[in-house]
Amino acid sequence: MATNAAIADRLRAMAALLELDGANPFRVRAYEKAAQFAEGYPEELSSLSREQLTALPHFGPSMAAHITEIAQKDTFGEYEALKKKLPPGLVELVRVQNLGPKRARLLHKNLGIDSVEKLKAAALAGKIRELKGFGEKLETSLLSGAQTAQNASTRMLWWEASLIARDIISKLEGARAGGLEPAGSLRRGRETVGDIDLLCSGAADGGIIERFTALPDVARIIGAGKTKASVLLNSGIQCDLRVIPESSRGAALLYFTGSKEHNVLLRELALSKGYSLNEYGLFRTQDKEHSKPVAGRAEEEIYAKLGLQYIPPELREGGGEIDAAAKNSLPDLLTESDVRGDFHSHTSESDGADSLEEMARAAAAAGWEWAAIGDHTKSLGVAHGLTADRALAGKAALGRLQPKFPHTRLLRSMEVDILKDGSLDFTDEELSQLDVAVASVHSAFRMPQSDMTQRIVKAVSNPNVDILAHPTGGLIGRRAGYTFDLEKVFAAAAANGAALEINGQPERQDLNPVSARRARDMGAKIALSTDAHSRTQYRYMKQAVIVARRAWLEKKDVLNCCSCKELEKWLNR
Ligand code: DGT
Ligand code: CA
Ligand code: CA
Ligand code: ZN
Repeated sequence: MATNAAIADRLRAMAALLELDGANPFRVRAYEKAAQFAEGYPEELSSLSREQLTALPHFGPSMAAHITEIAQKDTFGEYEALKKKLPPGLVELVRVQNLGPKRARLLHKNLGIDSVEKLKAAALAGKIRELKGFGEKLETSLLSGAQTAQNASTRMLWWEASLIARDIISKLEGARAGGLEPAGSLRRGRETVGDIDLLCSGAADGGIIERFTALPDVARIIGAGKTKASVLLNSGIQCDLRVIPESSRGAALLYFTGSKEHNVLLRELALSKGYSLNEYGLFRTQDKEHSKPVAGRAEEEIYAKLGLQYIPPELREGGGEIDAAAKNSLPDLLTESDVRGDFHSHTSESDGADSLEEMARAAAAAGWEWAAIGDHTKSLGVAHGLTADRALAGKAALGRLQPKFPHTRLLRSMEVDILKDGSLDFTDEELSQLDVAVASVHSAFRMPQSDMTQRIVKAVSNPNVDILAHPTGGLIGRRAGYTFDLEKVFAAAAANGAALEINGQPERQDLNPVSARRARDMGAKIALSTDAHSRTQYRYMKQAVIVARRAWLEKKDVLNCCSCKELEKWLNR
């Protein structure tokens, strides 16, 4: 059984192979769209029949056949055949920033580069700059891209890890097991997860360890004892399971949730108050060994005994949360149910998978009070960006659709390209006719830092710009993003009333928590976006909320908590 994320990965790998092979772009795109749809689909695709699959958009008969094959074998015949035909290692190369299939093919032909390792070596040796069309600047950026790609391969995106964990928990809870819950970085919502930590409270004799190590998802058992086991899953991530007594559930959860930094500070505080804290409970230091803990069953109890407010897992990073909890001044973090709408999504008019109406229907189904639906603008040719005329035709179309969705106010947003000089892809007159103007950088990433700063400052200073989308342009584990002076941009955004986006796409999560917190402290508003490229990706709001919580944000900081009326007021600021 392959997860949807695994299916999407495989389809995307096929798209990359086809591109390397110089296949018809429409074929490449069909795989990319199918992958995009698969990864956001809310149910397990592996459990659907061939007929059910073909009834879904983006899956023709052959795509459906591939998916059933992936579900059983983790791969499919056509993919394996093409892979055999191409030099090995080339696919891996395509993941390096600035190295598309075309350049990868050139590097392979001229320098025999067929792995990230070899790419790094060739760049270090200064061989790449000598190739026609490459040069020293590109060589340097390929070197750092190779480094990023190598670092990334050992950690998994939070979203993917959380789906895998949920799947494992549901399989294990099918039988009679005590409450299973995630701990570690997964519970804290860290952007990537090194390994999945699961805790099971209850009796160890439930056979939970045996059932865990016997799961079909397990590729290899690293170690297994009476109360804990570590396995490597087929998806390539390690998963640790610990069985703990009900009476120390809170203490164990606290200990294994971490972070290490938080735990260290908490234990110091405990000691200073005459306690010692470990994974079994909170004990009075003066009591002799084997005495009963003063707290241990619930995390809340332990924090309370230490004179602290309960600290949500997302804040447990040693970033001042313990001091704040001691002063009773922790933020009242926003939750997913506080979110009333989304600002930024795409339709099949540009590079999304679904039509305007389908996106509107999905927004209504998400229960949102409002949704701004948009697309890319014209200068982003690769994404089939829209002219202003077409953008406004979309606004009129939303107006016609509105009566069908009485509970969700439909707004027209556009993700307007910020051009090289900081001007925008639409004129001020055109921008002012949109309901929401979301601006972002998609080109000329490698300009000098001061120029990039000026470019973005100019864009957010345009009174028609509402939101700066994915402000740094980074992709987790794939590219570092462009460099500019964040502080100057935050200051300009705050001064001009533009909001900064937290993008919910699992590989973006940009702004990151530290930057988002800083932006808020400097007086800027924060906007959460799904940047949905298919109707199923509205689920990514959950990811954006987690980042916002890790940024210590409250309802008042986040525009998505506005009612229609409040939003209108802000848009007319
Ligand atoms: P990861 O897996 O790299 O994404 O990050 P974590 O935080 O999940 O780290 P992991 O899996 O090594 O350990 C899970 C938690 O267990 C960690 O957050 C805190 C706790 N822990 C593990 N080792 C130690 C340790 O040596 N000292 C302390 N105080 N806590 C530890
Ligand atoms: Ca972990
Ligand atoms: Ca672990
Ligand atoms: Zn974008």
